[in-house]
Amino acid sequence: MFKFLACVLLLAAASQARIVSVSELKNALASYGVSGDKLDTWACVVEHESNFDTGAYNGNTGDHGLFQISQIYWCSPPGNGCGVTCDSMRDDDINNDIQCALKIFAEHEHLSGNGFNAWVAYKYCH
Ligand SMILES: [Ca+2]
Repeated sequence: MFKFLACVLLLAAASQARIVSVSELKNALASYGVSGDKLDTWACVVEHESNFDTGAYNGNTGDHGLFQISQIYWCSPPGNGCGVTCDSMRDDDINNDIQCALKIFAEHEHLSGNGFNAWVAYKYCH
């Protein structure tokens, strides 16, 4: 019984949204190899996309979480570009969100020369 309860509590905790601090976001991005000169821009994009709320959701556009990952292309259902669920883009673990955001960034860097063009909020950040 206790083990079952502990599991339920753990699952509940794992699915809770939270507000990420600027320093946590920057440190996490840096740990994935993002260069220092891009960290302020990322923080600006995230501020304007989700206000640092991991649970942010836009029902009109189908955008999820910290980076407002689009369900049209990137998270499932129905998109599958990042191979992640949209639910996992709204939980409190920001690692898979960052991995997906960097994949989107790389694709748009290739397409347009600037990966940040993938985010509408980037217009406030340069
Ligand atoms: Ca996540």
